[in-house]
Amino acid sequence: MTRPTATTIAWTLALTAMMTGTLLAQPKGYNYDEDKVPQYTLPDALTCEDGTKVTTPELWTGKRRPELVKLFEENVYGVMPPAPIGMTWRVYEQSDQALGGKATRKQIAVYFTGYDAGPRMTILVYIPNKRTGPAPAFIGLNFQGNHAVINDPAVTLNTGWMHNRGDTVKDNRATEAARGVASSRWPIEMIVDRGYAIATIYYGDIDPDFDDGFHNGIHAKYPQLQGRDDNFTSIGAWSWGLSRALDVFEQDDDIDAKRVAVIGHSRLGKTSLWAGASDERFAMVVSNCSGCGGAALSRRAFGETVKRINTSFPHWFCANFKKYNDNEGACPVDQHELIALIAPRPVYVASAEGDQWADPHGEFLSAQIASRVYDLLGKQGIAADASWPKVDQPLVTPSVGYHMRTGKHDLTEYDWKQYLDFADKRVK
Ligand code: GTR
Repeated sequence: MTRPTATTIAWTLALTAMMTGTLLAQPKGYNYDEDKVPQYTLPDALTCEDGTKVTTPELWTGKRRPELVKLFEENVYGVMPPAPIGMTWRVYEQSDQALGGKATRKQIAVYFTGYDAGPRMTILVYIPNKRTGPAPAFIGLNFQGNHAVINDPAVTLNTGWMHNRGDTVKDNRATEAARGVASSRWPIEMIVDRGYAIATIYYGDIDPDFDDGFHNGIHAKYPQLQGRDDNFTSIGAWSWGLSRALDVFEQDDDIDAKRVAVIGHSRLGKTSLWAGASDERFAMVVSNCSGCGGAALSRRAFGETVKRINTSFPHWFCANFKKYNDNEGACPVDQHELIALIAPRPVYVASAEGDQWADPHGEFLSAQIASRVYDLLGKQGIAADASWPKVDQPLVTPSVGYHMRTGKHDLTEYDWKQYLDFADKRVK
């Protein structure tokens, strides 16, 4: 793996400090005033590039949907390689005594190219022991290593480059002290008690989150997908990794691969949306505080803008996306169409009141406008005349859920409770 330069590390640390909430929850110089949102016209999810109006589910599935996937690849997230032919995996640790005997823990090493020395990711999964068949599951990437989601000494301590969140992790390498530091975002026992398996992967296993010109992580294996305007990106790589986990689950008798909900927070919420949009095997999608480049409408330029995100994180999106810096209206898609790509599968979008940087209102509008596609497909989403729900009052329809929680940019137990309730009737 290429080591980051001192400048990239300094940048990562500064940006991380911003993200952790306290220092710069609302960077200055950006718009947080609804009255100052520019006038904009959104592209219509139900009108094809050639002007054809999408009036039937067949037209959506056969024509507009594939066209939109391609537009998102070309303009936003870049292309992804197909599933690698030689991929192998091995359950290298398993115990049915996890969580005091409630769960079976498995740690699965996935070798993307079939070689132990090649790029690999480790899936950590807890499966409820109380179940009658293969369990429905949630899967989400984590920011700080599998060892950080739970204080469980059996979980392998990740030795790779660590995203530094200002905690106990020094020199960007995890130590024993990092066990469980992210557990507030991963209420594993609660999820298992509710009858779901919960799977997670450290996102840095798939692609370390810094701009190294796409030489490390899985990108190293696909140089031919770089140097082009729709290049294979980091969000593309993380989403691709989630799909590879689904490939593994399809062969695992303990998990029902047809009932897997993909969840992600922040940049990993952008990732869960793109994973769910590009891989229709995901049964449900949850976007938690995903903001710009996630659920929020880019054209509103409220809080974080396309230019800002492309400048801070050039590796997240493809080269073409840079064309829309200060020029969002020129992009042939906007983010409501990303949510529409999840239809007819259930989707839940959540915001936090204190996370204005992510444009909560824009996240709601996206889910609401995408609901037109759900209607076309015979599913019920958020009504066109529904108003933006008040704080802590989830608006849940049969296929689209939304809430804005009190508090800051985070993934909390409150959020998880809403997702579990939503999944109960739709996935479980
Ligand atoms: C911020 C970025 C957001 C969000 C967040 C995160 O700095 O501006 O778009 O993705 O990082 O992932 O924590």
